[in-house]
Amino acid sequence: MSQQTHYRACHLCEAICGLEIVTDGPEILSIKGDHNDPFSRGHICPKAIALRDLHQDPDRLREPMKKVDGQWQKIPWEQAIEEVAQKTAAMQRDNGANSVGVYAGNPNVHNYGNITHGRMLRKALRTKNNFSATSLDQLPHHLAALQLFGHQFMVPVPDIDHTDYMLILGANPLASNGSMMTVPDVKKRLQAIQTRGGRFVVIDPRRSETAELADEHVFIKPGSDAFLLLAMLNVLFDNDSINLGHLENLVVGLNDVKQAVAGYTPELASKMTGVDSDVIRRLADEFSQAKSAVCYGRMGVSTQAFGSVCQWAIQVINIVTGNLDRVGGAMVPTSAVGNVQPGEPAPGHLGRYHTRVSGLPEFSGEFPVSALAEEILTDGEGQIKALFTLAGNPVLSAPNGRRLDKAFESLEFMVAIDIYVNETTQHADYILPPTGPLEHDHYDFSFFRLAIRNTTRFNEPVFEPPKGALHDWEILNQLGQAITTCKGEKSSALPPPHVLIDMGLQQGPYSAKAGHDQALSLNKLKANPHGIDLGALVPTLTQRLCTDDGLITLMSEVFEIELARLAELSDSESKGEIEGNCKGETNSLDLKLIGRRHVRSNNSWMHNYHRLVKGKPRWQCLMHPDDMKARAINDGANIVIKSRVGEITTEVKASDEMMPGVISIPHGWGHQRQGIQLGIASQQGGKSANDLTDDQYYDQSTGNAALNGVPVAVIAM
Ligand SMILES: Nc1nc2c(c(=O)[nH]1)N[C@H]1C(S)=C(S)[C@@H](COP(=O)(O)OP(=O)(O)OC[C@H]3O[C@@H](n4cnc5c(=O)[nH]c(N)nc54)[C@H](O)[C@@H]3O)O[C@H]1N2
Ligand SMILES: Nc1nc2c(c(=O)[nH]1)N[C@H]1C(S)=C(S)[C@@H](COP(=O)(O)OP(=O)(O)OC[C@H]3O[C@@H](n4cnc5c(=O)[nH]c(N)nc54)[C@H](O)[C@@H]3O)O[C@H]1N2
Ligand code: SF4
Ligand SMILES: [Mo]
Repeated sequence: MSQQTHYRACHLCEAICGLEIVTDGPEILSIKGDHNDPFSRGHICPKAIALRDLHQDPDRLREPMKKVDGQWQKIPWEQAIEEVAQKTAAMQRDNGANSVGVYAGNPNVHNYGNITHGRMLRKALRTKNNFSATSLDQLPHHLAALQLFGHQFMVPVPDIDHTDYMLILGANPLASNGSMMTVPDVKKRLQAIQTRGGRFVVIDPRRSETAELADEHVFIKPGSDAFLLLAMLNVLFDNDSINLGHLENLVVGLNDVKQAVAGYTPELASKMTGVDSDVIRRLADEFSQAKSAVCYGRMGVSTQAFGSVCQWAIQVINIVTGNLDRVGGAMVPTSAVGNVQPGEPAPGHLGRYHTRVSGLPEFSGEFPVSALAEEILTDGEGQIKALFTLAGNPVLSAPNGRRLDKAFESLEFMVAIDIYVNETTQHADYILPPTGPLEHDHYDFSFFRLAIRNTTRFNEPVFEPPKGALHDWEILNQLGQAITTCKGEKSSALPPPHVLIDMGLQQGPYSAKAGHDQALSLNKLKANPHGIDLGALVPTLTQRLCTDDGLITLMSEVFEIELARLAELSDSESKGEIEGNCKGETNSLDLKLIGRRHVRSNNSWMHNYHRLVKGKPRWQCLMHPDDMKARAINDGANIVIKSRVGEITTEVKASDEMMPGVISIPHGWGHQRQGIQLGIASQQGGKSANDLTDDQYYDQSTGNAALNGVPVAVIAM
């Protein structure tokens, strides 16, 4: 055997860092950052090294598994596909198409074959009961993009490398490495803003790692950001700081916004948010006076009760200060494949039909995950009786996980396409494990559309897949065809994903066909495994708006309704607290729960690697010392945390990072559930934050889960 060096993207998070992986036969000798990757410049984080553990993990499934009398048995692929197809077709024949549901989890967007081939399963099933992690995460971004720019994926990203002022709400890129903003090496890029004389400000109920680095950190009461953002707009109008720049002739409805925000004074916002009214005025002034500025908000503001208002207001702030589609502001990347422009498929739609039980709207053919448990547990026509999960672990990642646990247990039939037996997949009758990430080729279809520089890269597999193993896309191809055949219909397989990417490249904006001197093709990308830099973001929006009339209409009905609801709330709330639509008794729940991420953890599924979990525990509940004192709780003690839907016992850690009245628990822990035997993961003490989050607490316009700002009580043990 001889050593080989492979260049390869890390697929674990949205930063898509370039890696240099040295192998000797089947062994990985080293994983380092690829200094020749023009985008990530050698940056990596500890998770990249754990790719080796993932690759070698004996607990990772490599063959299809069938549950027989409560025991897992390995079965051949042909049998697995055939039996799953037969049972699925029979279920739909007897109970209707909607009796089968699908949940697609986060790793799907990190694995391009799942994006290109997911439609094989969707087409075969033709069910309305599609769910995905999008509604635990980013639906408000897509709604704002759809309403303002006419396409759900036309999401402007901060031009972080050129901005003079960045206002960050509810994001912690130093831990998450950036999201809806693909930005490897984010710490240096944020520091560079400061080095060139700019500023960045973080608004967060916790003094996060990013807040620590910022020029200014402002505490805010969880769930109240809509008031702050609307008050900033109010100040901008009041001060005549409106400047649409080159979008002047394209923006409609400025007066509607002016009227809508008229009541949202800094004083009202101050009462609701806990942020001083002078600070709000100053932030608005600084933003409008900066040479260039960009407002950016992420999980903390999208997964809250008024997440859609927040994401809309963030875009509107960028627009009315002339910072949309401008260097140093927010821009829409020009991607080599699937560039979002008029004619690009899947522009999106909202509310064409609704869920059976709670009447939540579909968005682009998917229902919110918050409705999944009740759609399984409520009898009647259209009830979900069988489920496919595709790279997801909703028992730990979706609100009211205990209820989902019960719901999954009650299913008549469940199939998981996943590489582990975990809290969710343990309920399956079949687990179909794809190849490991280093055993297939890679293209970051989703993230080049969100990257802070235009860039592209294709990577070959590092290892040949084991004989007989199937990639995710091959499983999807085969399942889709087999189910369709069982229904007596015909379907043809899709070509491999790399073929589709090659076609995309040769139709795209950097193709020979488009007259671009890069003349991109798959072969060209293969010859440049470090990636190809396609330049800084450039203003293109005036030629690319996807709205029917080619204009940006600032106000639309869905936001009018949300603003009216918010106004009602501010009138009725005497305490200046946001309870949103959290139904039921929450009076005694006097604290707010928010989430947290750590660079060594990745959602619910990377806790089986010693390298990432060793050292001091990182899953404790953080609480302000004053809140602990008031409850006679000692640092390091066990506490009971209660919400409307559940309770957990966990360890508390005193931290003045927290705003008083707020506690923080990272999600994705809680691996000690019955039935799970996953190596070292099951020995980890952390409990699931989503045993506390509430499936009835969501952003009303989209049904996106409100995972932050959940009312809870903490009791000493
Ligand atoms: N309280 C709270 N809850 C949250 C969040 C929060 O901030 N707070 N964040 C939310 C967000 S943003 C998200 S995106 C969700 C994520 O939650 P999920 O969508 O449930 O995703 P993961 O927890 O990442 O689970 C990934 C699953 O995919 C499997 N997997 C990994 N790689 C592959 C692969 O290549 N192929 C296949 N077939 N399977 C694979 C893993 O084994 C694991 O079972 O969690 C959400 N939940
Ligand atoms: N290491 C690591 N990286 C990841 C992931 C991971 O699990 N681990 N997950 C990936 C995924 S799926 C995603 S979606 C991204 C998420 O990327 P980010 O959104 O950057 O990640 P979070 O750490 O959830 O940051 C949310 C911040 O919002 C704050 N916050 C909570 N509630 C509120 C509120 O009401 N208002 C305001 N203003 N702030 C609030 C929290 O304190 C936290 O600092 O990260 C991705 N990257
Ligand atoms: S930041 Fe870490 S996990 Fe994310 S892509 Fe880079 S190396 Fe991978
Ligand atoms: Mo996410």
